[in-house]
Amino acid sequence: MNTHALGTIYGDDQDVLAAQSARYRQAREGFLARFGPGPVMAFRTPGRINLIGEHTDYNGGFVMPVALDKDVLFLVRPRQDSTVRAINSESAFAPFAFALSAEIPPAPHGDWSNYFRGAGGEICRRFGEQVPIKGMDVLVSGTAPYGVSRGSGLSSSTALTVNAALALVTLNEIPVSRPDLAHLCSEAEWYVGTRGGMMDQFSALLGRRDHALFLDCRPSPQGIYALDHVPVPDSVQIVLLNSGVRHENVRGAFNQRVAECKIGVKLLQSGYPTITHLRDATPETLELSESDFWTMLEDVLPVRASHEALIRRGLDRRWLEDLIADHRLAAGVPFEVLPRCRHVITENERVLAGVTALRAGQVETFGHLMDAAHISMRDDYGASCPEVDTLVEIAWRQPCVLGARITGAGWGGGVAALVRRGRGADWIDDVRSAYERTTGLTPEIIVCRPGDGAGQVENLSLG
Ligand code: NG1
Repeated sequence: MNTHALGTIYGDDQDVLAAQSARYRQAREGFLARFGPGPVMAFRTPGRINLIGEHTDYNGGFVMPVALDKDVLFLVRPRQDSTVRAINSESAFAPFAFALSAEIPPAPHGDWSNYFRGAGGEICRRFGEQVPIKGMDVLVSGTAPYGVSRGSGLSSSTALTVNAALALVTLNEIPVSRPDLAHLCSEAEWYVGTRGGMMDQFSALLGRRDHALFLDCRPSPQGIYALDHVPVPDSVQIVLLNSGVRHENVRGAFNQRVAECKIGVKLLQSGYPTITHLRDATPETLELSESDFWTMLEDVLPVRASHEALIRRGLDRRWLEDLIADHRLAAGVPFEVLPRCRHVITENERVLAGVTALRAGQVETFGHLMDAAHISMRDDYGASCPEVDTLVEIAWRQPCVLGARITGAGWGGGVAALVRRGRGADWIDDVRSAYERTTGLTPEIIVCRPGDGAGQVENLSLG
């Protein structure tokens, strides 16, 4: 194995490189054992931690994730027909095969092949009329500590989707820019039923080593996304504390929030027709003083309202019913409009303040913004859970922790902590034992390094 090629991706720590080399070798052996001898290509897509900007992406707002040095690795061989066959180095994920087409039938909910099906279907719809899309044989390797394992809060679903899409466009020689591919992949993930945004896919494809990605999730009228790479100061480390809690039916709660934000926009539009996304609701854009702005929001947006109460407030019945059907919402759940919108509006402000702070190296300020973002996710967006709140509070007590917050969609998963570098590792043991004592759960704690976006790993001599 050519460790030089791996060094350009994973850095120069010899222990890490030896482990990565063993990981690639094992993957190659697994691939050859299942699919037979012949040339093999490698693709990798990193996981991500979102530093700040949660649930803002699908509201046309701002986010600041970092791509990581942990990734999902595919070994791939092109096929001449349209079949995609995949195996996983983890036995929990059953092998599968399906034929690429514009309308690929989904596997049952929760089946990992759906990420490949979503990516494959989207590529066939966009490009399949110009060229017949050929399939591939794939071995997937994503086991911790170097992989992005499922439920670790690092967005393994996006890593799978993006890697599948990247492999397919590369093998089929389809020219597509990274932002276009990121956008395509974000729509591909709707296939699994979550109405999410595009943060994870942009981070996976456009991340840069030692940088965070500041992304404006509303494209220009020409479809261009504004983004910038902001250096993460050397004085800090980003650490993922995985709570070990994974809630079922997150999709329902997630889509409920998406719908609540859309209801907020619809209600605001009656007074302010220029608002198309919550990101437009600011004192500046509406030319209101700060206090008049918040008074107006409290007048227009209900804290909690039933379906019928929203219609009495002027929402069109048909529009609301379509929204409920489109987002597959459970019947009878009231809509908590004001707190959800308040989270998104204040979170956008925090991201903008966070970019300024990080650029200026003001890591303490950034840490405070992360703490405030957690409180907003917990209290206004209702997207935390008791175990994660406990873990965040334990992290806040550590003197070296500058800030900590729930990261990703929520309702379990991971906590992102910004930690002053060089203060030793004792705090990790303290966090682990305090969390174990309080909850009986063992957290997975991963020190992360911002890494590069997805790509083909070349010059590996994998044949
Ligand atoms: P995760 O944590 O990967 O489920 C989801 C959405 C993001 C974003 C965040 C909340 C997908 C694939 N990802 O992330 O777009 O909305 O929640 O900030 O839907």
